Amino acid sequence: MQIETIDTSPYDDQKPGTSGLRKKVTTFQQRNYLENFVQSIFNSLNGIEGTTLVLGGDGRYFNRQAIQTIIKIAAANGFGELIIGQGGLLSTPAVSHIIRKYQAFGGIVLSASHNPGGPTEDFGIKYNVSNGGPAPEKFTDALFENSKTIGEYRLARIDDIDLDHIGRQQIDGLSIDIIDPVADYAELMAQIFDFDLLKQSIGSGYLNLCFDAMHAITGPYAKRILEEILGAPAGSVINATPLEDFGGGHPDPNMAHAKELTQLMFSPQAPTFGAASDGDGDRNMIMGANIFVTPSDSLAIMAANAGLIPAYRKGISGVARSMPTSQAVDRVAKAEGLPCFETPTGWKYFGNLLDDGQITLCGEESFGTGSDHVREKDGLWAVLFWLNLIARRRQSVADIVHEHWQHYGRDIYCRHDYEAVDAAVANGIMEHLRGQLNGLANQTFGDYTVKFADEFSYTDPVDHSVSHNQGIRVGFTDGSRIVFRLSGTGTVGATLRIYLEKYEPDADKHAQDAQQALSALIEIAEQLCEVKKRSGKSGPDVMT
Ligand code: VG1
Ligand code: CO
Repeated sequence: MQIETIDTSPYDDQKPGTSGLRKKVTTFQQRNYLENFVQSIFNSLNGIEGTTLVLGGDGRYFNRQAIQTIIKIAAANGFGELIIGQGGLLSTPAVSHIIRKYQAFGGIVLSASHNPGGPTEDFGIKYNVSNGGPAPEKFTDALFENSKTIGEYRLARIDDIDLDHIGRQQIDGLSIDIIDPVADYAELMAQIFDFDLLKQSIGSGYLNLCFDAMHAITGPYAKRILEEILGAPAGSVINATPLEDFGGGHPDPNMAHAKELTQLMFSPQAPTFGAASDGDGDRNMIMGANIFVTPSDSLAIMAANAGLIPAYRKGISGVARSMPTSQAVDRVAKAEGLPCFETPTGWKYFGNLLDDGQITLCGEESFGTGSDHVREKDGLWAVLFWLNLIARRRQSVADIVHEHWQHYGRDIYCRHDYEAVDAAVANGIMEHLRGQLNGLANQTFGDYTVKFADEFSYTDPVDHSVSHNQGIRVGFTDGSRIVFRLSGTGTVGATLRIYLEKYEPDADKHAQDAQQALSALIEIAEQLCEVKKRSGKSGPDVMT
């Protein structure tokens, strides 16, 4: 294999965010931009000679081209084996599983997740380590440092690889394996859930469903598992063909973006169960006939019912949630005597707790739930969990949720996003909030009295690494909270996220509309952060 060393100059903006490097496709198309970043990943690793790398993406525009480049750089950097999903496709949870199953050194996921795709939209790249999870902060920091000083990269002079035919080929010392992207993942799901019960419940017509793949990666996974293996009628999976531009939409599973599904679920034709997933397959939205389950509630309900699922029958060791996620799961943990951890936003912070066996289930308010079966959040896993739960309890989604609230109380929750805010304005808002932190405790706003106000820092209980500046929290004496943070996944300006939650123990008040129930907190949030005043926006761009 002929290997060339090519001179390059560094870019100064290759700092990975909450989940890898995300930029416009046009940014990635700049001379050596992708090459620099990939070589910087490899420069930050030790001992890759002869090891295995997993490679795949969500199929968005630039996926195929980027994979060919990465293959050549990986070959030149000494990997012994590349495992690549057919067509260059692999969902994020599937990459995580394949890294673990084949004991790979790591993996590269090409995705900008829920961000739109296409020639003028977003692309992304993320490195996962040998436990299958996103690289920890100390790795992404080192990678960023390397990217600022890189002077050359290595490239193997080999032809483009045929990505479309399953099979193994050998190029000198390098073996390239094109695999079925779904098979290993489907096999894992069959080990976790009661597939016989699901086949029965679906086959008998007790359980009918609609899954919206949003023209993204879960199309082939959902078709195989839900329709072919579990027997859901053809057409149960909608928007099932992955498209390079996701059909022009945001592949983001919430009621704002999964419109077709949402309309169906709130119509007289609604099936028992509805769900959607995002661009790279790690997020999920859970719905039932006439009900939307907030991701925070979904996590709490999973924790409370884990014993009904074969893989968790023997019990779970603990739970974790990201800081802005509602405290619903904390109540379950308390009742069950389970450890409960509060981590910063981003799946990488769950990795150590999962590896160490301190938690089994974890989740984020941003439509992410998962368990120790992989080291990423997992959209279809969450869907199968709920289907298994419905089949076991033989109750509707609404009944399961309402019973849960009756037992534990309801954590009324919503998130308001102000998108594409000028970066200076957004930083000004955060500074303004920081400036108020010291004086907030004991202040009263209408019915609410501030109990604490701080900027969240996290010390990892396993490796004791500390992560600072992870969002501003304002807690009230009745347990309500407002959290402010800036997104780390956007590509245009800044996105301010405001997370609002209020605990309602009284079952007679559980049917309230969340926006209404939270209206006083929404006002207080504006009073504190002045986002409308400072950005000139009249309200949030997205509410979830
Ligand atoms: C968002 C979510 C966060 C999630 C991250 C990656 O990050 O809030 O909870 O882990 O996206 O999800 P941020 O920094 O924009 O708030 V995904 O599906 O993009 O891999
Ligand atoms: Co995602």
